[in-house]
Amino acid sequence: MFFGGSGLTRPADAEAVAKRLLEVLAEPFVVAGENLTQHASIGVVAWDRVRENSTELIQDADAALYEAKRAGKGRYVLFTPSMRQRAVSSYSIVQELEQALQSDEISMSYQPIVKLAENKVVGFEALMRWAHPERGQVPPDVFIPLAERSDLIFGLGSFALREAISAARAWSRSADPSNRPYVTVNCSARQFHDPNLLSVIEETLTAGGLEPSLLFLEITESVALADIVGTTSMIEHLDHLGIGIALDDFGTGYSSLSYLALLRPKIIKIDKSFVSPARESLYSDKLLEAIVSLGQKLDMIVLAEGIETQVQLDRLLDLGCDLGQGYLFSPAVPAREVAALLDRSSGIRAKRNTARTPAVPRVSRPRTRLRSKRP
Ligand code: G
Ligand code: G
Ligand code: MN
Repeated sequence: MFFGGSGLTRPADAEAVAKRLLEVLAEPFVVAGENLTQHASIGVVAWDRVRENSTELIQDADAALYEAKRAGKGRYVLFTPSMRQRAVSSYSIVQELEQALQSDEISMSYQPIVKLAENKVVGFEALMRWAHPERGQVPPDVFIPLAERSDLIFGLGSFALREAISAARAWSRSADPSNRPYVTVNCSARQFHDPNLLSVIEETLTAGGLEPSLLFLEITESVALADIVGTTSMIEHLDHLGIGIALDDFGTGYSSLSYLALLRPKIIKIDKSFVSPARESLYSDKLLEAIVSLGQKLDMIVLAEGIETQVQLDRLLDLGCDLGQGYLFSPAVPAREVAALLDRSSGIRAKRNTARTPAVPRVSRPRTRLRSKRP
């Protein structure tokens, strides 16, 4: 929105106009007998009387508009120079990402999922990697959220499914039928609610020739927050196809336990903050114990993420936790290195203390009480 030559002299004048516009536009209006409500977003930029370049001014207004939209419906935001920085860097990354998807800069890596009591690899989590020619490795927690703001997330999502399914098909060909490793693919809320998701999955499974039971979708509770009804119907369809859900980052989100009943995950993945806490404490250990036991009571398979030390592994074995992932076993590796991990006949990890090898699941430990009051 421009103000110049229209009686506006200070940014505050523009704010007053923006407020008035928002009020007027928020009034319901009638179309074909229906009451419709519409919210506007406004980006405001003040002309500094120095710049003559109107294109820049429009770009700045656009950056402010973007911030306004991000803040929620029906808002206005005044432009500040830091917004330009943010807009330029994320805009160029999204453009580069689009090209990267056409080239071979994007690939999938696979982190082994280990059956803890048997020290055996039973599956892999597919994790996206972007090897940027100048920036180096761009982490997915930087580019996935950017892709989610555009439709690029759908292209990336289909790529991940195609790659992971064809990789899992290759592993299952060389494994014995009772031991075929499964693959889990991360799926953001926008992807999960994409009406095309089911057909993409079905087509990719058929084309890749993979049994549906060897595919899991990893989702977080945010999927249910976005749309409960849509989530229920999607879960039913996936169930019908024979595809399981793994509930990711469990314990960190809103963690309403009712989501467990709604999402009916086959696997719950305990977030690494409980498994390898920044500070060891009796409290975090008790939480870990409680989450493992919750999963077991609900007949879900419990997977601990981010296992980094033998001590953490031993504790999880004592708790009877079924599955685990973490640097102690292996980080995510490129597809060509998966076969070597599967071939390690002695198990994924050489055991230090063979005396405890046939790890006894579900040992009952003496109860240590949490102090109920601080000293
Ligand atoms: O190893 P790591 O840095 O790969 O992963 C960081 C985050 O990025 C995780 O939260 C993971 O869920 C997410 N992520 C990794 N790969 C994918 C992917 O293929 N699709 C989606 N939606 N998220 C991914
Ligand atoms: O959110 P999600 O669980 O999908 O992300 C998995 C993330 O955890 C990835 O970034 C992966 O590289 C990372 N990761 C895997 N194993 C370990 C581990 O042992 N320690 C830590 N700190 N991170 C891990
Ligand atoms: Mn995950």
